[in-house]
Amino acid sequence: MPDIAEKDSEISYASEAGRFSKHLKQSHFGLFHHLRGISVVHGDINVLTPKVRSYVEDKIDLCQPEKIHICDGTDYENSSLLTLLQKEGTIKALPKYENCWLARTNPADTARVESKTFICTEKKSEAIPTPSEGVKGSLGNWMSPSDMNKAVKERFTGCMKNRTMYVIPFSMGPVGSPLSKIGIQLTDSAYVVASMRIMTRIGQAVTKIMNNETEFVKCLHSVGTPADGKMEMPSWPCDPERTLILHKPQANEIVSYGSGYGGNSLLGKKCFALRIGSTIAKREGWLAEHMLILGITKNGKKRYIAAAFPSACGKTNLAMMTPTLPGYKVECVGDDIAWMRFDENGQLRAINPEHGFFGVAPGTSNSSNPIAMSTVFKNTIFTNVAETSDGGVYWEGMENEVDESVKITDWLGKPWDRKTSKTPAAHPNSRFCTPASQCPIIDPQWESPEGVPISAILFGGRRPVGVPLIHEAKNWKHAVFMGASLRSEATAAAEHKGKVIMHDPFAMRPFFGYNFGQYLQHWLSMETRTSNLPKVFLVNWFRKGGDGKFLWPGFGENCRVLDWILKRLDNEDCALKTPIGLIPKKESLNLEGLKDIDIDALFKLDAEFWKQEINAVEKYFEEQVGKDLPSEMKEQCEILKKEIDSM
Ligand code: GTP
Ligand code: SPV
Ligand code: MN
Repeated sequence: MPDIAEKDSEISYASEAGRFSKHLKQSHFGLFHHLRGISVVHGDINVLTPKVRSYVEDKIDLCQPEKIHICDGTDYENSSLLTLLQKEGTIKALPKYENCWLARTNPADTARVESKTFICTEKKSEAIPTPSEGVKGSLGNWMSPSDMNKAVKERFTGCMKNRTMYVIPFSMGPVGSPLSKIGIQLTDSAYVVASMRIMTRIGQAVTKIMNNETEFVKCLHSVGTPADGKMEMPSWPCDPERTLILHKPQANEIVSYGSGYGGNSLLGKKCFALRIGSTIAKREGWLAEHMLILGITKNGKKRYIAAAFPSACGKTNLAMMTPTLPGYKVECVGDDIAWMRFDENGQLRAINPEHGFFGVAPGTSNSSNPIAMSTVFKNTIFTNVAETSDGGVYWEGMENEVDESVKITDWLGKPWDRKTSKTPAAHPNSRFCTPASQCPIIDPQWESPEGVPISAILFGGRRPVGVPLIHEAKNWKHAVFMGASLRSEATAAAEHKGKVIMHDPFAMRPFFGYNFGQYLQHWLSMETRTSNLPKVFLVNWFRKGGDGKFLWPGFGENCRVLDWILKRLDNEDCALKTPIGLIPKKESLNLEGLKDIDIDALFKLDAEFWKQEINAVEKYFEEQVGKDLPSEMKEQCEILKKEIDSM
């Protein structure tokens, strides 16, 4: 048993009397290498507080693993797990880079499954709004606690037979920050452990600061075994037929079965930081949001901006952008999730609860996101990207980065040819899992325990028609309406098919942990918490022209839009009132050096489109949120309709 861990646990538990100190003493004599009779093959059980230990013991009884491994987060542990994963064929080394790995999943397990994700509360109305008669709700799924217990029992009883149960203590947010929260994930996937080690802070650093008063979110995960026992791809065990991702906010508990991929299995991310997180945030008076956080410096003055875009709509890219305009610097605090609260001075402050990036690979290139490209080629796990004959990776968008003579194997392991293959080389939701600390523009304050001050909030999505490049909210109620009425084209990040425009309020539709109507009320209440609300904007990089091409070059050029936002934060008189909000006055958006921009098309406001848009939003509110809708939202619809009528 490692010396250090033992010393640390003695320090942190010095105040714990009785039962606990007895454990410590006994461990010196080499006892307690077992939990519930199961051997602990790695790690020190004494680092677990009695509460954690009793949670682990409960789940051992349920899952019946062969061995227990308590994660310490060390390099030694990590390299032994990677060796094991290689032996099992789950990952292979990518010798072109330093400590990089490629995982191929079962093709039936490649994205989040929203239809199998549930919030479990006593009353249905706590979890989701009540849709009107005959309408299927689309703001989350509810399950009763008794159905949850039944589903868990069916799936988890004995599910870890012949497998190792890994116990991962992890912190969402800098360890010890007053804004951070702790979780304990139990999983039977070494791939998940290796990924959680990148995405969160795990192991000794976390157990060191825990005592028996420390609250933690309980996260149980198994990749599962199909009911007939047949594992289609032993290197990627999963049970897609019976996959279920369950959340019990009242008990701070997550239970996920059947999938090893992304948000389904890295439980710190969407399950904890957003679904459970939003319920904790509601109780404690703060916000857990699907937002990137970036710092932008212009003429020596630095501001921080948070931005909510739906999955696969550009958060990672904006968070790491390389501004094309001279004199600007963008730095990255986080690319996916923000935990935000007003401090005692009424200043909104945000932390990134994560420790890594789980970013979309396709579309990432030295021209679109050179910062991501200089982040991901060391210490990274790639999943479902294509592989090159020289031991590297390939995906759509890397055409200019890989020599034509190099042979490519697609994400399914089949030979793939640039000219003749009709399917993509990489899965559209293939991803890199990479340490945030490696990002060359990681913000110096990214781990600041008090968080960074937020001056502006952006909403955005993929809107090929009608929605201008940028507009600003008129006031806070309108800002909340903007978030609530967010819509975007479906992407590959979940199971939705085709290019339909979906409602995705606050880019949180798949991630609400409680009734969306109450969530809106919570956002509206921010107005009473401070006199210093951030300004709110809606951006759309994805408007298309008649030729079907994007009207806006996007990526690094988006700094021009951020520049206009900064002017607004400085109260510059550069905005023009329109019925839908404020847009840039002529010439106030810096287009210097850009050629062939159809600025009129980018900002054209079509009365007919906006009438339909507001009608669609109003219908959505009525049908989906019904009596849970705050009256302010209905009022915003009325105001907008009137203004649009006068267009
Ligand atoms: P999640 O990790 O799923 O939450 O996604 P995300 O919001 O971080 O999206 P990401 O930045 O990974 O971008 C997803 C896709 O959108 C990639 O293929 C990008 O190349 C593309 N994209 C991002 N920004 C822009 C932009 O400004 N313009 C255009 N045209 N495409 C963009
Ligand atoms: C998203 O879908 O918004 C993601 C990817 O960030 S996942 O971790 O799979 O949720
Ligand atoms: Mn995301």
